[in-house]
This record gives sequence, C-alpha cells and structure tokens, in this order.
Amino acid sequence: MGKMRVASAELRRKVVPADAAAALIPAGANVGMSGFTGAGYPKAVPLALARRISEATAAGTPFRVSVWTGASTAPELDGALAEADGIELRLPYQSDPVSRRKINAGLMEYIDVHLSHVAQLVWEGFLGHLDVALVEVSGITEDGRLVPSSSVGNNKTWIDQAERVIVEVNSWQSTELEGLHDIYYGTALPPHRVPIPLARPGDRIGTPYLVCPPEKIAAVVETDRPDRNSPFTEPDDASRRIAGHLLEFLEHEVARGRLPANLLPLQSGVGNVANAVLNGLGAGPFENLTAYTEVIQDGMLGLLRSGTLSVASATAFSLSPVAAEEINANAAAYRDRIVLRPQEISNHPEVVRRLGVLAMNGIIEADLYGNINSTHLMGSQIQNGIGGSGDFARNAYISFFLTPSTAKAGAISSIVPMVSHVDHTEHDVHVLVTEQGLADLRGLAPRRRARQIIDRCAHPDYRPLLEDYHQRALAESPGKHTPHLIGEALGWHERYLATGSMRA
Ligand code: 0RQ
Repeated sequence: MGKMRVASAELRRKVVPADAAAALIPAGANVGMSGFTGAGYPKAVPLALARRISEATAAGTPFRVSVWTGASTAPELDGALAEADGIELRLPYQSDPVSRRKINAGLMEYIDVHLSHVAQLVWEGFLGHLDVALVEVSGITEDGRLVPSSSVGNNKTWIDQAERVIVEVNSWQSTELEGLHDIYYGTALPPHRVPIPLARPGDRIGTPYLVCPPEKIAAVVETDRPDRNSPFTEPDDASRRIAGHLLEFLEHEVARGRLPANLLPLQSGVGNVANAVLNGLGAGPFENLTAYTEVIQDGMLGLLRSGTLSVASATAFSLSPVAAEEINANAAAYRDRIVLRPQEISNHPEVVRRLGVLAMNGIIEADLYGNINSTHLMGSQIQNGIGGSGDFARNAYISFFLTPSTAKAGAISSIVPMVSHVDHTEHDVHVLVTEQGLADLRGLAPRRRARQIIDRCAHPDYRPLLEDYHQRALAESPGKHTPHLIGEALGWHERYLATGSMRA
C-alpha cells in the first residue's frame, strides 16, 4: 500500500523513518506545517520532533522551533510540541488547550493573523526565512507531483518558500482525493498582481497537484493515521433557536427580493452553532445552494449529500470521525462538487466580495454598537484566533455574527457595554443573532443599533442592566455620536473578574 502511494521512483528512495526526518529540522528553525482544523496535518514527524526536543531538554540543551500552519491542527502537532515546550512562536490560528495555556502564560509567542494574509506575509519576507516545509499529502505521482490530502491551507507557499521539504504520505487518506483540489499558481505581489479569474464557487483555475522540485524534497515519511477531529454534539436548544432566527431572516430577504431564491454562496465558521445552521438549511425551503467557505464540516457534507448544496469551495475538511470515514469511502462521488484551494484563495477578499458571500461566524462577545470580539476572554486571554472570520466579514454581502446571549451558565453576558477586545468593528457587522433574536444593523446609526441589540439580542437577565447603562450614557452625553460612560464601559468585565459574575 505504502509503496503504491509513492509512485515516483526517485522519491521512493527518500523514504525514511519519522525520527530521521525530524533530525533534519534545525534548532530555531521556522517550520511551515500543513494542517487546517484537524485535517491534513503531519502525524509522525511533529511527534518525533517533540521527542527530540524533550530529550534535548532533559540533556540540558533545550531548543525550540517556530510553527506556521494553515490554521489549528491536532494534539499530535500543537499539543505534543507545546507540551515539550518546543514552540517559540506560533501562527496564524490555534485551538489546542495546551498551546492556549502556554500562550496565555507568556511561555509561547502567538501571532493572530487573518488567514488570507499569511501567504503574502511570507512572500514579502516579513516573517523571516522559512527553513523547512513539513507537509502531509495523500500520494506522489510517478512524475513526482504531490496529491494534497484533506486540507490545502498554506502548503503551496510552504513548499515554494522553504529551503527543504519533508513530505508525509498518509495512506489513511483516500486515493480518490486526486482531482478534487485546485491549486492556483497565478498569485503575485504588487505591482504584478492580476485579477483572480474565479467567478463561481465551483470554478477550477489551477491544477489538482502541489508542485515541488524533487531535489528540494529532503525526506518522505509514510504514515497511516486518521485525521483527528472531534465529534459534533447534537445542536442544543440555543443553537437551534439561533439557526431558526437566521433562516427566518433569509426567507424574509428572499421574499423582499433582496436575495435570490437559492441565496448567495455561504460561508460558515466552525463550531456547533454553525453546524446547527447548516442542519437547519437542510430542513428549510432552499435549494441549489452553493458554498464559498473555509472548511467543509459535517453539516455541509449533509447538504451536499441531500443535493441541497450543489457545490462547495473551501480549503479543508473539518469533519467528525464518522463524516471523515464517509468522505474516505466516497471521495470520488464528491470530487466534482467539492473544491479545496489554497487558503489565500478560499478566503480571498476579492473573491468573497465578487461572489457576494453570506458570512456566518461565531463570537465571544458583542457590544451595544455592534463591535465584535471573536478572540479574547476578558480582554487579555486568547481563546483561538481570528481565523478567517475577518477575511469574510469585511467583504461579505451580509456578515452575520452568531452567539448564545450568555456564557458560563449565565454568569457572563455576550452582549456588553463595550467589548474587551475588538476583532470586527461595527462597520463589518451587518446582522447579530442570539437565541433571543436577530438584530439587522444595516443602515442604522449607532443609537439605533444599540436599541436593536438591547431589545432583540440581549438575555432578559441582562437587558435591564444594558438599558440602564445606555440611558445613563445618553443622559450624560446627549450630544455624542456613540454615547458611552468611559469609566464604566468595561465595568461588567471588571465585576466578573472580581466576583465570578457580570450580574450586578
Ligand atoms: O469556554 O469551553 O471553557 O466553557 O469560550 O465558546 O460557546 O463553545 O463557542 O465553539 O462557537 O466558539 C468565538 C471561540 C466561539 C469561535 C469562538 C467561552 C465559552 C467556552 C468557546 P469553555 P463556545 P464556539 C472560520 C471562522 C474565531 C475564528 C472564526 C472562534 C469558549 O467561533 O474561534 O470565526 N471564532 N473562524 O464558555 C468569556 C464570553 C464568552 C466566553 C464564550 N463572552 N466571555 N468566555 N466563552 N463566550 C473558521 C476558521 O477560521 C478555522
């Protein structure tokens, strides 16, 4: 099986055990790794590298590397390297509990970047020299082209820019993924940039393969381990109600003639709320939908299976183990309806704006005027990162942000007087949805936005408190455009930190 995956005789000669490949990564190196939301990450070499770092640390010669990826990965990569204290700097997105702890303890640097910006930052040289690319693929053709696996992410850029390349060939991935990907090699830096010739979500504008000169490939490692994604929980009541409000709104927009009957291309973030929305779309009146999104999660696969969704473009799968097995068994059946692209294309602002994407993303908190915090707990602690939410939200036709109205069993209101960190400004937020209701903020000046958000989105337990804050802010600064009580604006966060609850 393994031999057949590496069809190139020249590259077959470079097959080595994971430890030997890990030994090729120098201390202090910048390493570009594959991986996007638990799909397509290298599964053997990072573990071998973590062992090497632990042994070096025990011998009194600790070292670290910087890890650049597509997005989040899995315990065998982020978890193992963070546990070994082996990561100097991490970018552009993570969701691993061990990494998160180390970042928030100040033991690991983290740069939270828009996912569409990463490749460009590397091409420009801002992130420094890329020493090693470590990329999982599902196979190597006889003439040495690389067949991508379950994510594309920044792999094209890592392979192009790195001094040397280590390839993991994973025989767990379906051989029938060949032909599903679309790797666009037409990007350039200004002033040589040209329009991206993509006018419909399913357009193919590149080649199905990653291209790498064979002499640049320093090692090939064979693996057979599954992608590690967590199962989705059944949507809870709040998620179902959020989905219900959103679907009712979409039907209303179609009835008003503001959206076509088959909507516009959908982008849906990660998490259970997003999955509940997708499940809701499956039950709803819409047909012939399309998706121009970042990840294909279970809900989207369900829509493809039922035919509700005709085509989906993304950069990665983000599936539960059951759904991943389904793709593995039936990849050929999905190959003409799923396109996986480099993340600078899946998330490209130019394309998102052209297609008129309907963007739906989860948040930590929103404020009275519609500013959004997607990344930080109580202002200082990173949760995951901005991911692709900014790529889509700023350029979407309608940008939706979705959240339960409270967190931590009601001790936290997700609607606060002022957000403790800003990821999406009021200018990029069109519609805010909680289980309480939906606020359409388009075309509203700040005070009218506050009215909508308090009345429709806030939890009843917190509504009087918000109303009180808002009325006192209005009274104190009647002539102000965006009334705030500056000394009190973050008082709810302060109260939570002091007492464990935002309640008065
Ligand atoms: O913490 O598990 O310790 O209780 O935050 O919250 O409710 O599980 O929400 O899984 O939908 O994630 C914004 C993080 C929401 C996600 C975020 C606590 C809460 C819990 C997680 P516990 P939930 P979700 C494209 C789109 C940015 C990237 C993005 C995200 C934990 O959606 O990372 O949009 N978005 N990518 O208890 C304090 C609050 C809180 C709070 C929730 N107000 N204050 N804690 N929590 N609200 C896809 C990609 O880019 C890959």
